[in-house]
Amino acid sequence: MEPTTSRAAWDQAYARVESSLHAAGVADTADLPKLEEVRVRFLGRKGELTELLKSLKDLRLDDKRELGPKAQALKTALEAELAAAKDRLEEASDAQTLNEDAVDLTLPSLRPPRGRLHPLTTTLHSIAAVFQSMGYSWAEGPFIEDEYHNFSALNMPDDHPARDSQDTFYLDGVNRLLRTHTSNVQIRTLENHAAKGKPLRVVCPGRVFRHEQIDATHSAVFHQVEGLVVDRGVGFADLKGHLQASLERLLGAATKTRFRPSYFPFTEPSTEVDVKCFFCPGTGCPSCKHTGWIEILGAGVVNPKVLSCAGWDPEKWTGFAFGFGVERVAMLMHGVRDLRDFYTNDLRFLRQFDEDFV
Ligand code: 2NL
Repeated sequence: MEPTTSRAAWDQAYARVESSLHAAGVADTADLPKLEEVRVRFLGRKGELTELLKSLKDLRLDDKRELGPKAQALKTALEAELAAAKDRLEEASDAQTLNEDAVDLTLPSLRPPRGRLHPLTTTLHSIAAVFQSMGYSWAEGPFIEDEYHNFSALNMPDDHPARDSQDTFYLDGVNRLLRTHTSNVQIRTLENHAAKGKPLRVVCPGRVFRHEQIDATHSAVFHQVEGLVVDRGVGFADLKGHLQASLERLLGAATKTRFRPSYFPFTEPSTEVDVKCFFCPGTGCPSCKHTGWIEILGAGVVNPKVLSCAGWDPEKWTGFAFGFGVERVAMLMHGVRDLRDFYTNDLRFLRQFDEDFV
């Protein structure tokens, strides 16, 4: 077969490939995709060097013998260069990955977000804890109650205004209601312990329900901590002593108190207890309604009718009782002006209480 390519043309083609290889600068290629482009450009099916090798077949036999190895050497050299560059780039990319994905095990860990008790819960616990430290035990009872344990046993007559459905949530049918105070628990505790003939000290913390118009100081669902002591010969002086001591523990040793006469059907005598306003120096401010005093709880000597109703002989036993409104104490202790802030679960509000959580 006649040669179709002249030696001179082939030499020129070889020189072109060699110089474009030189220009491509395989050894300095910046990344693996570019290196692959270079490989395809020269060694791909239609690559420049591939074409040069293919064109050998069109040379004369003696030229083929001479130039074949020369072209092959160029290919071998390029392949070696590509392999070296590939090794170098892969090593660099591995090093970069190791560097970027490195985990520094000596760094302090990220603190997972942590919940905390609600400020009403901590307030309820604080009140109850003071009395628990004074020998009171903790008792809980049903939210759904009958009229007897919520009203009648507390000397609240059938026509008492608190029984009105304007004030109390009644459930379907008859004789079921949502308890309006935690006194139902004290009545049930009295009933259960009547036969034992032993003194009683108990706190009854919990949720209570009233059919209220909701505003900044009223909620239909709120919390109480009630307390009850029954013993031989305890009276109003003991009540004053327990309350003075507990308020000093709760609000500070300097707490000044004032016992005003009041009325509850279940206690006689009854009192409402005020503490000296801790927002102003006694001169009057909005928190104490300009009186210098803040009402903190209601209390009294247990009405003998309540004791006998629950199976205790009022000739032998006397008692005193008291009731805190938890929301009211929490608002005073934390300077909260709107009760509804406790229930809307706005984290900006709740996070204010984070630092007093230990
Ligand atoms: C208030 C007033 C009070 C009681 C609760 C009580 C319970 C029994 C017998 C007698 Cl079983 N009394 N509880 C007594 C006086 C006051 O609470 O204003 N609480 C927020």
